Amino acid sequence: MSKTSFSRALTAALLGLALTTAAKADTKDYEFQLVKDEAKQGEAILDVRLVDKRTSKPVPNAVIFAKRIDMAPDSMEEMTSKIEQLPSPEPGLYRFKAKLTMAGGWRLSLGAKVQGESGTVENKLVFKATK
Ligand SMILES: [Cu+2]
Repeated sequence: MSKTSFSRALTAALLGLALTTAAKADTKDYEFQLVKDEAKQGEAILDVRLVDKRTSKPVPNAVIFAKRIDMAPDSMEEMTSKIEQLPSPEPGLYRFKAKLTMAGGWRLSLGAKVQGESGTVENKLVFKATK
């Protein structure tokens, strides 16, 4: 590759990156919100609302492709636990079952695709497990 074609390729790559970032911006209009920021230690049900911040309306039928739960808020990022998605109890509300093995601060990380949007919604939500 000549120097010119290399710099052209680099420019194209950077431009592509900028476009990807710009395309992601519209998914910033969506946000996951925990219904409760506390849960009992043990087997817990976590309800999360997905809202369109422009209208405050719930967003149904999002596809959650990534979910992770860990104790990052208590400096235990490596302490993860089991989490599974359950059927939605109502449109725009997403329900999970998680094993909260320890009392303290937990972080729920979610990645989702919203119908009709090209980017992904990624949020990290913090809550507390109580004894
Ligand atoms: Cu822990």
